[in-house]
Amino acid sequence: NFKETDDAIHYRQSAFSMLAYNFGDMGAMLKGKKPFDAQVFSLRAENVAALSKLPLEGFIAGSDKGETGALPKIWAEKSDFDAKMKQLQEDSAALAIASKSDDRKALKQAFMKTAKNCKGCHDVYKKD
Ligand code: ASC
Repeated sequence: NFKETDDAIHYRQSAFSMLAYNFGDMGAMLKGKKPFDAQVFSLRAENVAALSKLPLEGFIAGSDKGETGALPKIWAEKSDFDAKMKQLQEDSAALAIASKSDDRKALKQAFMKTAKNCKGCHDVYKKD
């Protein structure tokens, strides 16, 4: 368990930072900003599927204080927040599976479905 709420905040922010790095690289490949590399894409997708399991643990009670992007609404509507995080986990697991196939259209769809979780949750629970 975390010793201080700051440790919990650092933990979840670290996970989000790694998520953004890995997810952003996939986005760059799909948008043609860099060459598509199926092997790298798949590694990124596996990383995102694993990383998506981490942040929730850092949203402990009392860690709604301080200068973070997390809105208090997270703790007021914790079960909805938890469900949204679980949806990200499911969709990114499906994306990791899709990344093993040559069906680029299905891959793009799985990516877009996963991306919707990021934005959908940020719109409600993150300061801009
Ligand atoms: C990213 C990133 C997000 C999401 C979001 C998708 O690469 O950092 O927060 O994608 O923009 O809609």
